[in-house]
Amino acid sequence: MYAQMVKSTGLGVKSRDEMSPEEARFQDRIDAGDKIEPKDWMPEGYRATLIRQIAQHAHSEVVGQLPEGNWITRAPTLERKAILLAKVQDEAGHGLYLYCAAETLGVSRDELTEALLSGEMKYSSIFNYPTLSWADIGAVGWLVDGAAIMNQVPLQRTSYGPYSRAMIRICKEESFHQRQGFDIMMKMANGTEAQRRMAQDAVNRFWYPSLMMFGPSDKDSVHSAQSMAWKIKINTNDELRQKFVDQTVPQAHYLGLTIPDEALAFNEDTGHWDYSEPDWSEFYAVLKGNGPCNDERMAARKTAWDDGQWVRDGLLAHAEKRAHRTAAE
Ligand code: BYC
Repeated sequence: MYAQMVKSTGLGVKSRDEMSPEEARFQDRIDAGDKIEPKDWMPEGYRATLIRQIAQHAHSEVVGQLPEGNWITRAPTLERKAILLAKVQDEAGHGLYLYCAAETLGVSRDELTEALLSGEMKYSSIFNYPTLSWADIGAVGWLVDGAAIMNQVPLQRTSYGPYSRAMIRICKEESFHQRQGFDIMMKMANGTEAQRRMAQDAVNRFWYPSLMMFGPSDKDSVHSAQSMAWKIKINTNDELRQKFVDQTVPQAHYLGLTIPDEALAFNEDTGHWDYSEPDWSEFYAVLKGNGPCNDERMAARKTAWDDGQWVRDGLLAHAEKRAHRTAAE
């Protein structure tokens, strides 16, 4: 459906000469920094690209609750449990804002959920990795939410109004998430030898999957050129990945932890950290459904959807009853 419709946009960005008058006027608005609102005219490719990206993001927020929810009952103190509960609830809220933003483009939340469950739509690769220890919850907050913020702060300036407004609210909450993760890492890294080892092990397992969150390298990114021309995306995948590495390496040093990359080195000429690329064959395998937890995550979402059927049926029956009552008055 929508995911397939937008594949073609990867084929190239239209030049001015190739644009219809409506498309040229639309591009002028984008270039002038206007926000596009739901009732405005927009090219079908713009609409489809937004639906794909916003829904993929919404699905990621919802699926992202699963690896963290796994630790709510096992958080080491009551305070940590309350903080983690609040964070996981925030993720559900982020999913809802984003589904609402996608709905303004003419697609229903039910359709989007069905597209996720049929495998037609994706969610972030990162959530197909397991959270094996309490330190993983620290690493998820520090690295995964850290990567998410790096990607999402520029999206506050995205050209589609409802998406931009949803991102402003989400980013405020994400920065709390990142800090709670770093706080856990500080405790673990400065704790007993066993705790320090757990913290290092978590970094070893989450480093490359976090780098993969930014998407394939620019040369392999199908959608970046068109999405940037439409200002749906503000930066390329590699630009954001580099910013994330530059921000995170000093934080790892502060924690006394090692980034699992022997080639990592500060480059005096560029002013950036040189790093090794993730194993992209692993990334594509995870996208195809072959990551460590893909089946488990999809099964959990399917059960939640099936278990909620009676609620949706009840709400529909109630709405129909009210409509009949109003019609009879
Ligand atoms: N995972 O042409 P490209 C979070 C797909 S979690 C899965 O570069 P694009 C959170 C891509 O969809 C973060 N798939 O694509 C944190 C495309 O396939 P299709 C969620 C990926 O869209 C903590 C193909 O690869 N954030 O917030 O221009 C707790 C080619 O890629 C991934 C967002 O979604 C991936 N990592 O750029 C809870 C942010 N990367 O669709 C939640 C919004 C790429 O053609 N999204 N693909 O079949 C974006 O900024 C962009 O969509 C991306 C990819 C940078 C992710």
